[in-house]
Amino acid sequence: MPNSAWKDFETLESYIAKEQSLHPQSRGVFSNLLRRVGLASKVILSKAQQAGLIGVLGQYGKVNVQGEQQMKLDVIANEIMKSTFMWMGHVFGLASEEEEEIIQVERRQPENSEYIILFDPLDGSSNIDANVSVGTIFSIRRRVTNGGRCTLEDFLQEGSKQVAAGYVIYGSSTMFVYTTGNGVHGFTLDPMIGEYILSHENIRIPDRCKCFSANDSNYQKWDEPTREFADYIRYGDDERYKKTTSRYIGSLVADFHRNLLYGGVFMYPADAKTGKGKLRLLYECAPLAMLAEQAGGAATTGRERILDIKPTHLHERVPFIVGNRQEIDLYEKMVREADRS
Ligand code: P6P
Repeated sequence: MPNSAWKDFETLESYIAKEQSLHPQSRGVFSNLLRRVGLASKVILSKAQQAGLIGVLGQYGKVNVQGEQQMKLDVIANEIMKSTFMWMGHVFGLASEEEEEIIQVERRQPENSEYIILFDPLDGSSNIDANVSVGTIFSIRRRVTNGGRCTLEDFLQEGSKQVAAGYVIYGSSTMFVYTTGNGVHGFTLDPMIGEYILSHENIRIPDRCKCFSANDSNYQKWDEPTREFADYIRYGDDERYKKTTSRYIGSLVADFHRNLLYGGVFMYPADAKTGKGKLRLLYECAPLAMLAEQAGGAATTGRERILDIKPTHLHERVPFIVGNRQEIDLYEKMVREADRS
């Protein structure tokens, strides 16, 4: 960060407070939730950074609800995220990629608790033993039921109902990136003072397709329009893609973050046989789709805007294509033409 940036540096705390002041009726509950995510991320970071030293690398020895081998850090990050919110009176319930069922937050005054929080505590953790960037993804929504305990109905809402979404990327530096619907803002952690400092205000996806990001080993499993789209970008003669390069880290937050800053398209499309994608709608695709749209981009299944999808179950997977609006429009056009033919 250039030294000149220090003359009027803004922390995550002060930025959230400033956003809150735009809503005079706000009680600060929502701001506090965002701050708590920031705190949880610092605790997760401290564990991830020591991983090789305190013996928390490697597999935990159990398979999670996703059918994936849990890494020790998955379990640790999940416990950190849960404990961060379990005592907060205004949190009604939680959902985690690592937990099969929704999590009740026992509190004294159910009537005061209005928010539900969904998260992937440590996305990309299968890469962590190789020191690849990983991330925490979160989504905040309002409850929709009035009972004393949260129900699935509170969670199975369209992504357009999110009141906030964001991620923390634990990479060469640690960044907290979030939106509350008023643009996308990035904060870089200064480890010397333990504060997130505003470093990327109002992020907009550059209007260029700098990177094409997909797991090419799945090419034969993609349907025809998806293969056509990939070939058009990578091998076509359209001037827009002359300088497009392939980049695939295999860690969703890292691939998304790069494209958010550089421009490009990431896709994890459906497997043509199962028709299913790999990535989870509620706590991976929907929060990243909100960020993409707030930064001037878009996110689709190919046939439906990600934020319009009404989930049918907690760990629902969807095809996920996200990035520059122009590339998303092109993909949807190719899918429509294939469906018509
Ligand atoms: P594949 C990591 O396991 C993850 O859930 C995402 O972070 C990433 O985008 C995707 O899976 C990678 O999947 O099949 O390419 O290894």
